[in-house]
Amino acid sequence: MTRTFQPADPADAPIGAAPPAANGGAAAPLPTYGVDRIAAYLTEGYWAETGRGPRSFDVAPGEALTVDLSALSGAARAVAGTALDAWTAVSGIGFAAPPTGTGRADITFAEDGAGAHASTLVSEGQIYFAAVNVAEDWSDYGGYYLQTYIHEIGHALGLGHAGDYNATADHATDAHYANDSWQMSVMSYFDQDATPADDGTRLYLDTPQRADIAAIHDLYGRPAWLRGDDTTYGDGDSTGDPGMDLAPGRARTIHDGGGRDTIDLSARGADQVLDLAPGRFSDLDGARGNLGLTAGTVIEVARTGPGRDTIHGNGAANDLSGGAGDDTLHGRGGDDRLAGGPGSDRIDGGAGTDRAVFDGTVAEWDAIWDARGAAGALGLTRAATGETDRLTSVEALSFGSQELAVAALLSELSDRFGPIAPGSDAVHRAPVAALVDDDDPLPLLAADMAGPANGWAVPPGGDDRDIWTGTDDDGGAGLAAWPDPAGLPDIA
Ligand SMILES: [Ca+2]
Ligand SMILES: [Ca+2]
Ligand SMILES: [Zn+2]
Repeated sequence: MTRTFQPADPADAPIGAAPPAANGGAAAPLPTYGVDRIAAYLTEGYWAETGRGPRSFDVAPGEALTVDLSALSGAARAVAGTALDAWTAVSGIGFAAPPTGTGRADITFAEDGAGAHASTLVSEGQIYFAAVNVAEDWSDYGGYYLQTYIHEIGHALGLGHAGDYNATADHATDAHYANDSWQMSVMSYFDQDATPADDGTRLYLDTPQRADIAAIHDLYGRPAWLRGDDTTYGDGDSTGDPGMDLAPGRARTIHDGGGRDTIDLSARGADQVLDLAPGRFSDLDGARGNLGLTAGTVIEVARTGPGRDTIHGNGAANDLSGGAGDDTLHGRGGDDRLAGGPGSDRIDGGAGTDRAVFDGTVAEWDAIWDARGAAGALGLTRAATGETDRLTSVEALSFGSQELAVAALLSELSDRFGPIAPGSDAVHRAPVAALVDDDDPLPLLAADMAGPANGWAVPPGGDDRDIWTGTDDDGGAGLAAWPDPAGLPDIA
């Protein structure tokens, strides 16, 4: 058996300090790679293109590699420890000091060499030892210092670069695919600004990114128990792992194995755009694309603050709260609970049996019934404030402990004001409580949320047009031309 000592990365350049030139060339457009293809490049493609084979340690999630940090200063040791924690959080592989008296650690760290680089001793695909050096003066690079440690540990664990480059690279000439970027991989040489295919704000990374996480799972397995409990991210972070407080000014990716999980941004004033669909990026705290979710991550609960926020749910039963401000909540699939909070909100339940939750009592709210156009639209306005929530694909309304079926409310409105007819210009307003207290009172919603399974599938007038089902994102005609409720006659 022959063993060769192969420098994985002889001279990673300080790309954070000297970003590559912008793409100014006129080359043919590059393809966009999916996460799995980038991951395959990290584990195999890079090594093949540089004449080497794939490699990994003989270790499994739940086990630990030994690390020797004794050559590092205290500050470097802390940053290296944070970077190791970031890898443990997504791989389940621990890192521990070797027992005294034993031989060389699996990964040895140094900072007395120039630059940043990693080497691995590989035989027949197995890594026996790895060495990481991040020069001490890289601490001058601010947030890039941690990102560099995450990158070099990625090499130590068996990952190559995100393209066939080393030491220096230019996206225009060296990238294999348009989205070769820090947004997808900490093993990329290209920051978010250097990458035309992603619109992310240039920010340093606190974690391995989506392709890195897929790659490390390809090499070592993907344990379902990673953050498998009920986890909170953002304010009140329950993990203590690097980046999971979602602090402004950094970028990161969440990987979560299960449980009922929460992203809490309710104490922050920025206008948040939070997309909980697995595999999507969100725009947090005024930056773009600075939160990624892996394909296996399902976040159920999200809360935003006083800004003008947009929260998109996922296929799970989401509980979304916009806080103050004029927010847009989009439940997507699953039986969702959507609380717009103060402000005039857009509430779109999407598929499933969804409940819109209102502040105050039912006596404080009027129903707005917009019969203009072929598609009807329902809204609720709070008489004291004039705040109006526009509802699409919502099946139930909740006021404190009182719940109403939207189908019954629509039926009541239809009885009073007539069915929706194309070309009608009618907009009606009536206190919800008056509808409830009518001679033919609205039934309170049964505990099982009985009602149409999807959309407002109760056609007033009895025809079969799907007039109550709004579109998912931009609303129907009735929503687009919403009236000022203050100008409507109170006819109830
Ligand atoms: Ca979890
Ligand atoms: Ca808000
Ligand atoms: Zn490298």
